[in-house]
Amino acid sequence: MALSLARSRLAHHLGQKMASLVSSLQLWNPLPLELVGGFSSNPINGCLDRRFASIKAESAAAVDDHRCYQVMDFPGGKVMFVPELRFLAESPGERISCYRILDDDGKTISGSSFQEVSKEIALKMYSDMVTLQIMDTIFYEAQRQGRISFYLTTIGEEAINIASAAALTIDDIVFPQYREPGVLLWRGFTLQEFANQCFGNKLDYGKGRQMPIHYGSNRLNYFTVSSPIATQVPHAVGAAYSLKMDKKHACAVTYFGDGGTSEGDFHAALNFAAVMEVPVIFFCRNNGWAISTPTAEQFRSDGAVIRGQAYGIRSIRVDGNDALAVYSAVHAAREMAIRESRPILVEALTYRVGHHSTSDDSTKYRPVDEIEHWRTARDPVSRYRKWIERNGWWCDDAESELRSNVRKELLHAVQVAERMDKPPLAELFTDVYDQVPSNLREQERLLTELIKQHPGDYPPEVPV
Ligand SMILES: Cc1ncc(C[n+]2csc(CCOP(=O)(O)OP(=O)(O)O)c2C)c(N)n1
Ligand SMILES: [Mg+2]
Repeated sequence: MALSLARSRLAHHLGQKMASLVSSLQLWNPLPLELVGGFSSNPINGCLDRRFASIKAESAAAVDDHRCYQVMDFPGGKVMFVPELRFLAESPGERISCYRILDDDGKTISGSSFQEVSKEIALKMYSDMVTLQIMDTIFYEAQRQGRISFYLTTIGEEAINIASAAALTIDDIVFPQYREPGVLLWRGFTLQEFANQCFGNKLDYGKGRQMPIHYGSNRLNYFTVSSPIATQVPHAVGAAYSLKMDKKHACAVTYFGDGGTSEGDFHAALNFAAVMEVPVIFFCRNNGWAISTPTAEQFRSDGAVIRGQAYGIRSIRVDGNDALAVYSAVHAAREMAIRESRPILVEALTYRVGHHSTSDDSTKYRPVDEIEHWRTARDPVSRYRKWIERNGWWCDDAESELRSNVRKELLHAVQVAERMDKPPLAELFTDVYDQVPSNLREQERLLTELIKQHPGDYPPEVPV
């Protein structure tokens, strides 16, 4: 401010001869906003205006002196000055609309624009959605029987899982939350691999050190699930930045819930992605609940989609229970993310039909009618089935055969996984450091001694 005023006086006294000196001073301080008005009465005004080109106040209509500074060039674009004391409203009034192709009856809405899906892809999508449903039923029951310690279902979000995965390629790097095993299924993770992880046997890639459902696969470009909410979101941005630097034709994709958008990581990641212009898709599954917290208590904004714009990110809201809409939205998002090297935010509206996890009973905090409505009237799998049936691609016989085969395969996978040896105890101490440090060696020695003293208190199937 002081520098700006001094500069203004100097220019006034020394006139045009000194204008070049003033110009060079400007380079030191590119934002002397207080000076903008002062220039109007300055004899060297015109000259200064040119030199302050990047931040100058300019006339929209050049009508008179008053109108002269109603538009200002400010980093990021032109800003209009207004004399009214007016605050931005807390909400835009109308809610952001939701992109949808299939109506509740599985018919395509006339006039809808969407990406064509071949019969082969369409049927794999359906088959994987059904597989996901059966996997949920069998693993959920296994947990209830005490055979695995924990499980978390994807019921109601099958279309989000499978259709978004179908619109990506295997080179796109996935950073999941925990309710997207369908993406991994689509990529070719076998039912045996799922079962090995849930049972924590010696073939589990995490060597039994994580709770069930913490899947991950190097082979399939799928980062291991990390339970602390939203930590995966900035990781995806970093990965997208590396894809950009390596000029790869791929993007990073990260999934998170409505609850995840309240974490600082979400905000830091969106801003970083926008500023660095990286090819990343932020996929928000807005399923209405974050355990027992409804979205009405999670945020006051119109969901997650509206926040994209605040960070300068192109965004879309989509019906998460419409597989065709999810497929089209992600397909287009991927194209834009890679071709234009930019982040895209997709918010899919859906509902968590199951309990949060096997540690939860959601009937304690939400009406059973609400759950039933979404489980039946809004089920994404049966809606999509109606569409493939209408195309003449599916029938009851195909349905029973699929369900019976998947069920058999899963029961077999569970039996094999359950019988498989557990990873040896020593693996508990590996893989964090390249060389196991002395303090961990010491802990390993103490643990082994303790087990020898109290063998009955430790699971006999874990090799010591
Ligand atoms: C940083 C952090 N805080 C709290 C939790 C406990 N927690 C686990 S899941 C969850 C709810 C997340 O809800 P949302 O992101 O909407 O995903 P959803 O479960 O609905 O798919 C919470 C609070 C956690 N895992 N990590
Ligand atoms: Mg949620």
